[in-house]
Amino acid sequence: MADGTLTIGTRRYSSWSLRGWLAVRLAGLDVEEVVIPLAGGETAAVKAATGGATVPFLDHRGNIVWESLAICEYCAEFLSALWPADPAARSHARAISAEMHAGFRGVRQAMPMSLFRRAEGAGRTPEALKDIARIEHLWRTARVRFGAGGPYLFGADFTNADAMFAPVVARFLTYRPDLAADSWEYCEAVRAHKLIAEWYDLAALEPPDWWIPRYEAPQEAVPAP
Ligand SMILES: N[C@@H](CCC(=O)N[C@@H](CS)C(=O)NCC(=O)O)C(=O)O
Repeated sequence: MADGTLTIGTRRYSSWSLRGWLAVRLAGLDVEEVVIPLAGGETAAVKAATGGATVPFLDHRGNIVWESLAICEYCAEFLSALWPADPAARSHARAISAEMHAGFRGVRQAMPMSLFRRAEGAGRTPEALKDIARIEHLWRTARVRFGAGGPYLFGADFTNADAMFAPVVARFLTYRPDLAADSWEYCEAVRAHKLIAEWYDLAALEPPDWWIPRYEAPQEAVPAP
């Protein structure tokens, strides 16, 4: 019998679920996955399953954890390598993860995660472009200072920081904003990770009646303002 459940939302759209799911899978927690089709706003089934909270929602051995960043922290109790070992790198990883958790509303609003949408060049609002510049700066700084040993933000290990930014990578792969070569290299490395590949594969199997038309509608490219 599993040690509990991880409740998540529709994989093709639920960016927060992807973060929590990655941490749980990387830590190897033995939980049953429950996927709730999202309604694209308030989802009654989410509220019912989480007691009024949101997904991802973890119940592990009776420990109830919600909020993706708290789930990442919980998972690091079981796999300390989810944060870098070096204190300077670890505090940096926590800082950029917290910034991701708290912000980047411009990207989140203009470029909602939709894994298979045709939307190359869309969503280039001034707010999104400002966020993208900041995200590229965060990625570059982490990679230059701490990432020499591998393709991820802090080197060879895919850490909680990579999990927190994975949905941003998914957005960039859908909306294809203008990014520097090193940012695209990082995006490709994340996309090639076996858990990200698994997430996309499972998302592709979700039934069409789970699709939300406004997140699937193809979007035209817009010139950068
Ligand atoms: N800050 C939360 C955000 C979670 C969130 O907003 N999740 C969305 C789905 S991606 C949700 O549950 N929305 C409410 C609903 O669909 O009822 C976290 O980090 O986990």
